[in-house]
Amino acid sequence: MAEVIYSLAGKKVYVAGHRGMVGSAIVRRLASEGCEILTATRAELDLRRQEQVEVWMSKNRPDAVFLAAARVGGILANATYPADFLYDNLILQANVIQAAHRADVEKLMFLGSSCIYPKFAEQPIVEGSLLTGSLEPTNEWYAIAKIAGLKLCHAYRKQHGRDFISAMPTNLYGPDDNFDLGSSHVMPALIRKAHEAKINGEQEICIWGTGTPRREFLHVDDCADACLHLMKTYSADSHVNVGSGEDITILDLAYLVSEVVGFEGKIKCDLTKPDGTPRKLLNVGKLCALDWSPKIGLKKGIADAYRSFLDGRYLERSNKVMAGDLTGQSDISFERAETSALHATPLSTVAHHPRA
Ligand code: GFB
Repeated sequence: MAEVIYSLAGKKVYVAGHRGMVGSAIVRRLASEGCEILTATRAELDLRRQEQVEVWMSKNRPDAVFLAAARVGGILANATYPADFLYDNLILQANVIQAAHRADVEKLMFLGSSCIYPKFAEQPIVEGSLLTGSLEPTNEWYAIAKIAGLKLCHAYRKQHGRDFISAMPTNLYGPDDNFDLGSSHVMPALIRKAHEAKINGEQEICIWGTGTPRREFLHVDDCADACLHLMKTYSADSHVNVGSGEDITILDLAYLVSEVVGFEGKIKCDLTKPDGTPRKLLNVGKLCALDWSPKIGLKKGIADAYRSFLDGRYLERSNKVMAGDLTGQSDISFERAETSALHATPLSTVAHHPRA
């Protein structure tokens, strides 16, 4: 077993972004660590305001920080709101990291994303691939902010000896995800589309792009577990990949989601929508060497995500409210998805995939 070099027991632990999918999973996971969990809603603390962050941090004095607050979204949201994805993420992470330094926080974990790597990075992607090639254009704004965040942690380590580390999770899914079809990631979109089609007796669902890109998926509870594991056992300059080590084509994912949800119709591809990067499978050797591996398989994880969707444990974040909203921080702009509000995307170019 990897040696525990930092114990969370008895510590004050601040989770920035506790209302988002990742932050709320970290809060759930921290419950068994014997620590005091600190959170703040956006009404109490807007992370984009430097003075508010400094005042809050010096008043509450956390020992450890998980920086899971971010503006996040799927491929279309990233491509549509480049300024929001770049500015909001840059400013909030800089505020939290700098205030954590000033408040003498013992340990901080910054959470990034697998989109930090070059579009055509060698697969599976090792941590050292960072900045060796051009980024995928649909999410370069978000990627550049996340690269700046991990470099900021490295810089505070180098210049001030701070124990600030970075984890780069792959595509995540699970309870408390965003199921708005305009701004969500692929997993919640497919679950919702398959569910809606099933209950409405529709014969087909439509997925974006060609269905050929491959993606790696990790259940958010596994991600939270990995983050705590790294917090306790890892302290070094390099960021660490967090993934399942397996990927799947989007088309196969659509079939798998359909099977779990019980939708038996056809899958249609909307070729007017972008594919994004062809593949981004993480090399998780570093994390494995620290004796961590995921526990939730993809099919079981999808079933869990579908169950929480049916139980109403999800958020819907429309494009309209995105400009003023931050995932994990908002207490005003999320609302339950109304199934009747689903509208099919008009298609100009489609490809049909008959069920095998
Ligand atoms: O999850 P996703 O939006 O983001 O899309 P990325 C993954 C793939 O699924 C793309 C396809 O090839 C999409 O075209 N896809 C098929 C769909 N149907 C759908 C659908 O109904 N909705 C969505 N959203 N996609 C994101 C980055 O990239 O990955 C973020 O934009 C972040 O910055 C995140 O890094 C982890 O995997 O392409």
